[in-house]
Amino acid sequence: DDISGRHSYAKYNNWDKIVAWTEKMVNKHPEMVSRIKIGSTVEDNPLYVLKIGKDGRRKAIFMDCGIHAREWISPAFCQWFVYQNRMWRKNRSKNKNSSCIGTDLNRNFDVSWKSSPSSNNPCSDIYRGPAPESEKETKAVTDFIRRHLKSIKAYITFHSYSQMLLFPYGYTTKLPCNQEDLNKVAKIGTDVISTRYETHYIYGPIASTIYPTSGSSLDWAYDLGLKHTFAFELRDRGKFGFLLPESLIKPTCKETMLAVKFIAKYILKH
Ligand code: ING
Ligand code: ZN
Repeated sequence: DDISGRHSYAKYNNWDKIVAWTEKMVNKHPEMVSRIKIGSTVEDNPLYVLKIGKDGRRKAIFMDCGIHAREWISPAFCQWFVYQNRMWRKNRSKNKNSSCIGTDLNRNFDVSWKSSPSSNNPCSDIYRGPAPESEKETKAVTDFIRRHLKSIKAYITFHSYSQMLLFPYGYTTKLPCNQEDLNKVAKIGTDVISTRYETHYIYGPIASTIYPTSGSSLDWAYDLGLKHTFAFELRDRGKFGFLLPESLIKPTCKETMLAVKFIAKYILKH
C-alpha cells in the first residue's frame, strides 16, 4: 500500500486515506453526499455511513464493504460506487408520470426526432424528451443558432469518449450531399490530431462510425443549412473513459486545438 501517495480508485487505500476521501466527497457534493457516524470499532476507529442521494428520498439500499478485513477489493468497490455519482448524462428536467429525471439533450433536437433508436422511456440515458425542443436548454441553443444563421459557417460539438471525428448523418445511413468535402476535412483533421502525440482518431458519418442516432444537434444544424458540421469524440478509447484523468487534459486540448484550427481555416477559405 502506498502510504504517502494520494487516494486512488485504482489502488487499495489505507484507512486514513479512505476517511479523508469520505470527507472530500461530502465537501465536494454536499447536496448528494452526507456522512453519519454510527459508532466505533473495538480499537476506537469511527464507523461511518456515507449517505448518497438527494434529501427526502425515502427508499434506500444499505451496502457494507470490508466487513472482513482481508477482502480488500470490497471497500475498493464501494469507493468506486460512490464516485459514479458523476456519471450523469442528461439534463435535470422532471418527467411526467415517472420518477426518473432528465432528457438527453442530444436526442431532443427537431430532426427525425421520433424515429428509433432514441428512447421514449424517461428512465433511459438516451430519452428524447416529450417533444422536439421540449427542453429549455435545447430551445436556447436552437433559437440562438437560428437567429445567427447568416453568420454561422460551421457547427462543432464536443463529446467524449472514443477518439472520433464525425459528420452527418446519424438518423440515416444516407450520406449528406457534400460528403466528399466533409470526408476530406475529417480525414485531414484526424491526421493533424495525430501529429502532436500520435493519438489515433477514426472519422466518418455518425451512423456508420459510432452508432445510429436521431434528434442530435449535429444533424439538426446540418439540415438547417449549416454545411460544415462536425462532432468530436475526444479521448480516450476506453481505458479511463468518462473518468479521464486531469493529467490528460492538456495533451487532449493541445491536439484537439490543431484540428479545430485546421477546420476553421478550411472553412474560411471555401
Ligand atoms: N456521443 C454522442 C451521443 O450523443 C453523437 C455521439 C455525436 C451522436 C453527434 C450524434 C451526433 O451519443 C456521446 N458520447 O454522447
Ligand atoms: Zn456526449
